[in-house]
Amino acid sequence: MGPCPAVSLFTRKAKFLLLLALCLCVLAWIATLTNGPVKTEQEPTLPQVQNEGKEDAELKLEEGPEKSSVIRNQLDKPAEDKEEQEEQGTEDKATKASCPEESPLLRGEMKLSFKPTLTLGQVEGENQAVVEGQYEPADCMARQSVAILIPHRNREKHLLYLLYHLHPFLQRQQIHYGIYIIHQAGDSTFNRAKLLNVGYLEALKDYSWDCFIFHDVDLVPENDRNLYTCENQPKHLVVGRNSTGYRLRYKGYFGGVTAMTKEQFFKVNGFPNTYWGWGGEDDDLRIRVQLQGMKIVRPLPKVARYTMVFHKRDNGNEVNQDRMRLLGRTPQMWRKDGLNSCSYKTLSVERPPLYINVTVDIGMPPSAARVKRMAV
Ligand code: UD2
Ligand code: MN
Repeated sequence: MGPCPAVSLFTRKAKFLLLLALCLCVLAWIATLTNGPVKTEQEPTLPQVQNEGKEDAELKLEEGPEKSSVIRNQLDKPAEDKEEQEEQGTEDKATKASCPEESPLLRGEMKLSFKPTLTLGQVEGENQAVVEGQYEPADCMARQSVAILIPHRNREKHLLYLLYHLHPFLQRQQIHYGIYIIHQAGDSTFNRAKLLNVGYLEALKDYSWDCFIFHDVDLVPENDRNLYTCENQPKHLVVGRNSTGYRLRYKGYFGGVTAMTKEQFFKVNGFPNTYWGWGGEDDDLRIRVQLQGMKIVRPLPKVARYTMVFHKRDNGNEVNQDRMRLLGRTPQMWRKDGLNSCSYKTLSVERPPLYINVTVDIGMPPSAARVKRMAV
């Protein structure tokens, strides 16, 4: 005898519903695979990084390599290197414990010295554990790997003073670090922000640094509790300096020395490349950070203190008269003016004991390029 019709109708319905639920599950699973992680609409992604550069013809160097391939190499390479680094890392981890959260080597406020007779040989002699500009603690695993990026031209003495103080300062903080000097070749107008973009891209060719410190050459930290590491928000490390009575220059001030993770800096598309001469570029970075909903953090004022070595305005770094106009356009420009449009030509990378020296041709302001073209 067959089952009762009501029961058979019920099981058929149940089977149908079960099948329907299964199909929905499979569809939902496929959808999660194809969508990947959720991204905000404004975030520059790798494909955009490769494409958008083409729009910015003005900044292309005449003899520069193809932008798309340069940037692809620069952003892809770290991923390859990372595997090697991670392998190395797991070996190290097996033998070394993580460094303590607070380094026992910190001394707090330090008396700084700026001896006119100081030489590079002396600084090298005092920092023998630094190899080709890099250092890591011998007996524990550093908590962060940090690249210090210093834009530079014609400031040799300032660089010497900074290296003299910064190496032992960073070593007391038990950080794995590398110091990069990004040296602008030639005598066209200085461009601090573009040099810092170059530094970021070039440093990532060496190692997948967690954190980047964008550092003026003439600012020497006075207190080693001012940590050169990154937080979950961008950090501004110069609350005060000698020449401004150790007070924040103005609300929102983001110049001098700042710390951002690799991801934070990538998310804001780096600095603008289009600020030639003095001023504005630090405010532009602040606006980029704010547009991404990030919030700037600062250490305590008694810790975030610097001495700025005295200097006058340099030749070739005249005030950028266009800076206020550019700042007004940041919300429209940040996506296409930044890391993804930074074209340059690396002339050399040298690795003397205490730093990595990247000499770079970053071109010239569009107005100067026009004059040059007319003269030819
Ligand atoms: C302020 C900011 C700085 C930047 C600048 C405007 C502070 C402490 N610093 O510095 O971060 O926003 O205003 O652009 O507020 N440089 C050279 N050679 C040159 C010119 C500049 O190496 O010929 C480098 C060097 O690293 C220097 C930095 O650029 O420290 C900033 O230039 P500055 O020191 O002349 O400007 P300053 O002190 O007003
Ligand atoms: Mn300065």
